[in-house]
Amino acid sequence: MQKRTLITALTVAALCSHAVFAQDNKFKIGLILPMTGPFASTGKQIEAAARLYMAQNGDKVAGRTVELIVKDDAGTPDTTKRIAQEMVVNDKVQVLAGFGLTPLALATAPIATQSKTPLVVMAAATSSITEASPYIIRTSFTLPQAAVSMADWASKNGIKKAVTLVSDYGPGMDAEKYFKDRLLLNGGQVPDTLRVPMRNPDFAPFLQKVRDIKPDAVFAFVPSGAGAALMKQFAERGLDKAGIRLIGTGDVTDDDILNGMGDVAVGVVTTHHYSTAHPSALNKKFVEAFTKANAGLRPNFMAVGGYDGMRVIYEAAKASKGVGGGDALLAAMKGQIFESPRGPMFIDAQTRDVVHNMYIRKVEKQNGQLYNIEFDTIQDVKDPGKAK
Ligand code: VNL
Repeated sequence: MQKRTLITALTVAALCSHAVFAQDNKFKIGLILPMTGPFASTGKQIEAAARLYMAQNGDKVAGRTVELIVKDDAGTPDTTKRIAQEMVVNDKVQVLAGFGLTPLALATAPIATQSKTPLVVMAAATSSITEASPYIIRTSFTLPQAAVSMADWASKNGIKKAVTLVSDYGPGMDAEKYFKDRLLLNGGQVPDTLRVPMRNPDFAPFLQKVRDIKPDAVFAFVPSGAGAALMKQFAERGLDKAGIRLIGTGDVTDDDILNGMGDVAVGVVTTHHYSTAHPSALNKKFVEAFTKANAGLRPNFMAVGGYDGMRVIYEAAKASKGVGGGDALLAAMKGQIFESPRGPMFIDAQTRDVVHNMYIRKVEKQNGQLYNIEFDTIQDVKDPGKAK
């Protein structure tokens, strides 16, 4: 009886390992994105970019077929976490990716740690995210990178007094703190720091407050998709006429919606890691292919985070040759250095965070279309949030 039980157990084990082996022939990427709700444009951009990367680079890595499993979390942290758990346990994905918003990445970090599954953050940008799990790698950007660069530009360009206006959650807190600290360090003043609700924001009362204070500029951060409403209310409240400049991170003049903002956006200066108009041969090819594959849609900074994230995953799978599991994959993601459509980019092995150029850009009309035109570059910017 004892012996039979043992044999049965061994048979079951053999069958299981066979099943695992069969599954292992696929390399599965679990892509979790907001495909519905107020941040659906982020999901749409990243999914389109991931599919473009696969169309251009094939679906075979290290002798395995890549399978992209895309699921909608509607921007709700509990849902992101549940989907990630199901993907790890049931689908046996090798990598988790996506993460359209900071709370979604933070909620899922423990799943990555417990299951030793690399988690590639393609969108969310609060500095501390990479510290939430040693399995997190980021290919988007960080708000401190953009905010410090903006404060330095402002100080050199006659902006002494600025009010901050940010979305009231992780990335907004980072934008506010790093802009303010740097402007003060440069000898400037920040008479007020305003925080607007993340969901369904009404900017009007906050902009009225800015008008009353009459600073040289208002420095803004809102997540991708929300910039048009801010721009509209900025003009309606007559802040431009009152001589108050609008500056911000590139999230505000998001390429996805910039064209619809109209002439009020012309002249707005922002700092960011990616512009559709980035003048490199690689980016021209990327924009052309993306636009063609997506009925004229412009790729924005979310798309580039998704595209580069796929690059990091593919190259890690190739380098680790499909052996060694999550730890080997993670090790092969660290230290990758390559040319992205954004420009040169590097995954710092120590912090697992992205190091790249910050560009100072101004909205200009070219051939009847609005673009963020880069006119200055700060090279190889590490996340200032990591220097604590
Ligand atoms: C975040 C940061 C989201 C920047 C964004 O758009 C963005 C985030 C959805 O970390 O939540 O533009």
